Parts: sequence; structure tokens; C-alpha cells
Amino acid sequence: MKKILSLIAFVCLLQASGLAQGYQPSAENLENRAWFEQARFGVFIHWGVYSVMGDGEWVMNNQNMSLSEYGLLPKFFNPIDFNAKEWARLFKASGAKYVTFTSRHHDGFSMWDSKVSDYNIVKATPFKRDIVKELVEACRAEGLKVMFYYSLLDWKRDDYLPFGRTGKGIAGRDESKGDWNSYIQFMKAQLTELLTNYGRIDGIWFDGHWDKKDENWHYDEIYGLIHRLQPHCLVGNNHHIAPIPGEDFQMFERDLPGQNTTGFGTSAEDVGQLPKEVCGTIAGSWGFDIKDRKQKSFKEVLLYLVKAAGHGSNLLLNVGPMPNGEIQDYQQERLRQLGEWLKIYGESIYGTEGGFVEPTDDYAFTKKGNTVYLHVLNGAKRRLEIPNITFKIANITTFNGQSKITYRQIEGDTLVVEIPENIGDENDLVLKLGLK
Ligand code: H79
Repeated sequence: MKKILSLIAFVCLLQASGLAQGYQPSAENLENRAWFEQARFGVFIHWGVYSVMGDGEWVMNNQNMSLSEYGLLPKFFNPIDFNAKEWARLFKASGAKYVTFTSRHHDGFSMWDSKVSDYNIVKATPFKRDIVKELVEACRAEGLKVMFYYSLLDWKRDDYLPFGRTGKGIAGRDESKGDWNSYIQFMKAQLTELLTNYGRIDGIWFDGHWDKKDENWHYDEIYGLIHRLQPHCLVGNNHHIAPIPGEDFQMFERDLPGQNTTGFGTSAEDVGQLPKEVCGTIAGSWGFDIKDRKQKSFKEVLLYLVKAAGHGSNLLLNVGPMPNGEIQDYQQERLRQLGEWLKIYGESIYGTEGGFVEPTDDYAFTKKGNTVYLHVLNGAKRRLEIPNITFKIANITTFNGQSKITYRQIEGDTLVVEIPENIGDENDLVLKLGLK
């Protein structure tokens, strides 16, 4: 009887807190989250008509281009060197497990044969090919899962108006034509196309919420639609706030989870319990920038991946293909270098847990089963003192297990590791800790 009473009390409590009415992910969805969490590495692609300008994907806003000016770009978007199979082979070689493609960015241009907007790759460009379709098929053939980036914000449509925080300098729209309901219906129609015409899609990656952060985005309807069409499909929203019911993963833009270094990122208290994904760029910007002077080294992108894993997060690493359809050589090279590294050290990244020791510039920890991997990220430091190590260590060896490494656990929970001079790796020295 007592048990029944406490059960009733528990259910009442759940209802009072609103949890009982909350989102219940389906079994397929939970299974896909588990896949996502162990995948650890995906490739992000920012490609659209903005690439023609060679000034990033925000060029329309940043250069205050009018609708008629920007509207010329589709006429020049003719990527004769685009080869989806080559891209997919490159992504596969990078060790990535999935690919997230900008199906439609803030400029409102659709990279597929949309029936509800003529402002799309097939109808508005000389190229006339459905890039989404080619990419999905090529990635699938390589065993890569596909997700779609989809912008909530739109700098072109009248029904999106009144203006949000961005796009105010873009001339050519009539604020009297704003029709929020029509805009929401439009997005639902487009998402229905994306989730009906291209087979299995593993995620939708929303962005732009912050443009109208107090607006009613009808997420219940939109997320409900996605999960109805494809129950396993993972919903994420780059809104920079705590997860909303109906979402299946949480992303962090150019930041490790909870480190709000950009000032508009997600604060530490808004980091939730969903699978995590950090996204970042190989270049300085997301979309192709012809004056890119912030190209990252191999070590920089590798540390992104390792630190993300150390936080228990995936890395979604961006390429910004050129308007001819090619990916710049150095971006290709970074992906291939990661792939080579992962061939050797993949067991310390894929399928690991993280988040039990906060990564620093000197080290990151990942764990699989009874093995903890210590990634030594600063080759110059031969002696590491790592606080808050509560697990009991049986031994520390090099990654190949051939050399023993000297260590001590002092003052209860500080681990001291001494790395001999003859052992090293300027990028990431991966050590193995056997647990007691
Ligand atoms: O697609 C890439 C970028 O184009 C997009 N997200 C990645 C994945 C992105 N858009 N904006 N941002 C990233 C950050 C921009 C934030 C700002 Fe603002 C826009 C700063 C000022 C204007 C947010 C909105 C803060 C104030 C208004």
C-alpha cells in the first residue's frame, strides 16, 4: 500500500513539473542517439550561392546587399567541378561517421529541388542539379549518415517579417507582408520534402532562433512533424539556450560545452544531458572566404576533436567548398590527416566517454571500458600534475603498451605523470591507463 501511495505521489509530482506531458523519444530515436554519441566525428558543409562572393555565408547581411543584388548570385552558381562521390570519399577517409549539409542557410536559398520555393538550386541556377540528392546518395554509398542544417531565419521572404535582429540592411522586402503563420507552414512543407524525398535522414540541425528569440517558433509542431516522418531523426537547435522538449542533441558553436568564449554561446548552466556536439571550422569562416587568413593547422583541428571527446562531445568540423565545387586543398589535407590519425588512435575517440575530467590545454581524458586514455596535448611539458583524479590506476603505458610510464597519486586525488624524454608526440601523446 505504502509503495502504491508513493508511486501516486511520484506521478503527481511528475505531472506538476510538466515532465509527464513532455517529449518521450521513441525507441528508434534513443537508438540513434546512442549511435550519435559513439560516432564522435562528423563533417559540416557550408555551401550555397554565397560561396560565389568568397566572403563567408553572412555576406548578404554583412555587405547589406539588396534582394535584387543578391538575387544575381544563383545565375553564377554553376559548380562544374562538383563531384558528390569524391566529397563522400574524402569525408569517409577523414574518419567522420556523418555529414551535415546546409540545405538552406539564412539567405533562404534551397540546395534541393523544392516544390514550395523556386529560389532553389534546380530552378534558379544554370547547374540545375539537386545537390542534396547527389550528396545524400554519395554519402550513403560510403556508409556515412546524413543530417541537414536548416535555417529558421530567412533574409529573403516577406512572410518572415517583421525583421529580427539581423538582416535589417537588406533592402527589397515589404514589412506589411509579414505573415508568421505562412512562414511556419512554409518551413514545415520544406522539412516534409527533405524528410520524404531523400530516404533516411539522421538529423535536422536548426539555426537562427536567436534572430527572433521571443517569437513563437511552433517547435512543438515542427519537432513533432520531424519525429512523425522519421522517428529516429535527431533534432538539434543552435539556439544557445538550454534544450527544449523535442530535441535530441545539443550543439555548441565554436566552443567546448559550457565555455561561452564567443559571448553569444551557451552558458554553463544551460548545458543539458542530451548527446553533445561541438562545431567548428577548418578555415576562419563557415562559408568559403577567398581571403581566409585563419587557416587551422592539423594540430589545431586535432585538438578540437580530442578536447570535444574529452568533454563527452562529438566534433562537427566544417569545410566551406568553393563555388566551382572543389574543397580547398588545405581543407582536404586536414580531413585526410585526421583520418590517418584516427586509423591509429581511433579507439581513444570513437565510442568513448568523456566529461569526467575537465580537459585543459595540457591534457584531455577519454574512457572505454576499463581503459582510460590520457591525451597529452602539450609536448613541452614532461611532468603533468592533474587534480581531481578519483579513479584508481593500476598502470600507465604508452599507447602501444610497450613502455611503462612512471606516475604517482598524491594528496588523495592528484595524479602526477612523468613522461620520459624519449617518448613524445608533438600533437597528442596518447597514453593508456589501466584501471584497478
Ligand atoms: O552557419 C554558421 C553561421 O553562419 C551561423 N551558425 C554557424 C553554424 C551563425 N550565425 N550567427 N552566428 C553563427 C553567430 C552570430 C551571432 C550574432 Fe547576433 C548575430 C551576433 C550579432 C549578430 C545573436 C544575434 C547575437 C545578437 C544577434
